[in-house]
Amino acid sequence: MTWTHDFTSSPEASLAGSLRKDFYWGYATAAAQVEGAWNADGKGESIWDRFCHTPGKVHDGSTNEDAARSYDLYKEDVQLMKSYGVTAYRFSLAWSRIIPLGGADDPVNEKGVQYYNNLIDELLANGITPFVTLFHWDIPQMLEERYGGMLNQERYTPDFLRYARVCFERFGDRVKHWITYNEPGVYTLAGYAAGVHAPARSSFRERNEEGDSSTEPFIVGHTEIVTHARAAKMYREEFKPSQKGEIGITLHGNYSEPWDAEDPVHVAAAERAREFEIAWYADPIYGSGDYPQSMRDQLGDRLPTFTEEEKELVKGSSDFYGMNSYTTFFIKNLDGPTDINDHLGNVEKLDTNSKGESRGPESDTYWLRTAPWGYGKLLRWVWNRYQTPIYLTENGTTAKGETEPSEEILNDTFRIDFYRGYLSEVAKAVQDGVDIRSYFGWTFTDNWEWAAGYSDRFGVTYVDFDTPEKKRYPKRSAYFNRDFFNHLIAKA
Ligand code: PNW
Repeated sequence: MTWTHDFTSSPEASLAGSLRKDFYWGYATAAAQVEGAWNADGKGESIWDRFCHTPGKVHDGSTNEDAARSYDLYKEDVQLMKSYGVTAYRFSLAWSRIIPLGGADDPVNEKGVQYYNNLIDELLANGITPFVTLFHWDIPQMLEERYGGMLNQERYTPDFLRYARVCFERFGDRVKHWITYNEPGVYTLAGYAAGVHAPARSSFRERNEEGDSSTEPFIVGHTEIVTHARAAKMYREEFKPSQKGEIGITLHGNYSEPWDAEDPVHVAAAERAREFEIAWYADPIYGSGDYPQSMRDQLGDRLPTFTEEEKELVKGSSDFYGMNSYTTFFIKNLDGPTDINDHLGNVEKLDTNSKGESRGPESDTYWLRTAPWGYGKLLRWVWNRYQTPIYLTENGTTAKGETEPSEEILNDTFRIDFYRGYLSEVAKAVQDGVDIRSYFGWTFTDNWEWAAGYSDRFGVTYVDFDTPEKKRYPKRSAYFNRDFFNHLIAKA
């Protein structure tokens, strides 16, 4: 099946050539979601391996033992990506594949290093630029057991820095775009506040045996910010002079729109929600150099404080603003006392506003609705507040009814409409002066969507998970994006 798209007499005609000619575009993935080979060739156990082998944790009862088998099929995958016209690929390294036990004094697994060398070489040989994430949620299980992982900043720091050093040493001659952490905020909130992701800690005893949702997310977040900054400092001092790459962090953040834009109470609530979700991480790194006042006001001492040394280190520690965003919510102020476990800023997140308008059409994922209108606002909010070049590192959607790779289902018009809307917002924001330098769709193939298992299909490629071959079938959106980027990116 070949699908092509022409934009010359479309509503998007005026967006032609709006993106810089060296704009990077492609797809993003995460090791634990695509590689499979969960214990092959010396790989150690990660907290997600432990989580998915614990009954009751993953909605469809699945594990990521095989996932999309990209560990075995990487050559085929690179060819498929090439046929989609991408210029870059964002993937993450599995720490426990490289250092199976994780610690600063634990041995390096040469077979794991070899796999990533092969992948990087294959990408470069096919003209695809690698963007590499060090940490996409899969901390080695052993570090969790030894000292509680990121809850113990003192013990965790040398382990993370050694892991980062090994990666810079082994891959930095060819990798020029490094991301330390993927979405520290989702890692803390899902793993330590809600307890629905690994390492499965929260205050809710019906769900988790241990944890404290009112304190641990903020401790873990602090560890991530400070160790991101230490890794960036190490890279800049010891590797950048010869390797000449860049390093940054990727933050999540959906847009928060006031439930009633006419009412200052809800307008303030929406700004507070943006601060709790985004500025929590972004203000220390790109902005004021400290946590937002709204968070300090609500959380008091439960929010850690940066030492002077840490503040210096953290501010300016990211060369770019890595941004993952999927959707928009309406935000309503909550009256009355704040719940001790609140991490949203004492607000309610709603699907409709005070006029009864919907935030957008439903996907196949409960929190995600198509809302390009909010994406455009978010791009400007981030740019105005932080004035840092933006790398869009994830954006995409699931679609209802993707149950088999039939011709009809592979013609995924719902996902095409999503990309058409969101990418148009990217182009318009650039036309308005926002500095955006990359876009990575989430995601290349259907994969193992964490606690949702194989039920949520985000890929522009359908994967038949029922067969051992994990056969891939391109969806039409893959070709739509190829043609749309060809239209949007300047030629000269
Ligand atoms: C991201 N939210 O997580 C992750 O980086 C990916 O690994 C994941 O597969 C993808 O988005 C799709 O879920 C998020 O609730 C999880 O807003 C939840 C949210 C955002 C991002």
